[in-house]
Amino acid sequence: MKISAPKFMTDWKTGVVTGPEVQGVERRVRDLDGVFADEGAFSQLRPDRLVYRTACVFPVPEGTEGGVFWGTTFIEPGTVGAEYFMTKGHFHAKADRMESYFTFAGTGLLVLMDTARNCWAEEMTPGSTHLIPPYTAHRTVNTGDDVFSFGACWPSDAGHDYDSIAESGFSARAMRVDGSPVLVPA
Ligand code: PAN
Ligand code: ZN
Repeated sequence: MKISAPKFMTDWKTGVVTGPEVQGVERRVRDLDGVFADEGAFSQLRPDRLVYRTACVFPVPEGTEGGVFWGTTFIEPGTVGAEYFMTKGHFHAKADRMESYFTFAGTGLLVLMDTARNCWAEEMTPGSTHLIPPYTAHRTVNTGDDVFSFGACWPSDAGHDYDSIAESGFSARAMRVDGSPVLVPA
């Protein structure tokens, strides 16, 4: 029987994923209007400045029941006023679908919010492993001075509901206070 080389490789130090058809999105300042609290500070940033990007493997079409997706998110270091660079965040469109996150490099926070808008956060450091519960919005925040990267594995039928977050946001924000991250009520 044939033994073949792996199709994809994940560099466990950096999170870089290589292989056929690795695809991702880039989120620059111009894509994140309304996400950060300090609009004045936001308007001072270069619109094309990179905030985060992903490198993902989608082995089955989006929406397929029973499949999984795999990918890394890289968040640049930076702040908008006192608020750390972060992802848009979302509930899953099929809100009961869970997800796992695991940190490769840098330091950050996983900010979670349930459907009653209770918000909490877990520290993310290399090796930290996180299981996002069902019905829980999730957003990641780079609280360090270097690129923060983490992997994710999620069901291919989960989908993304960005609209609820665009409309109502999270009930707390990760801010730098005296040099350290604090979760502040929004
Ligand atoms: C992740 C996220 C990724 C980017 O793969 O999609 O970190 O964050 P936003 O999607 O909120 O912009 C995931 O949670 N997938 O379900
Ligand atoms: Zn998700």
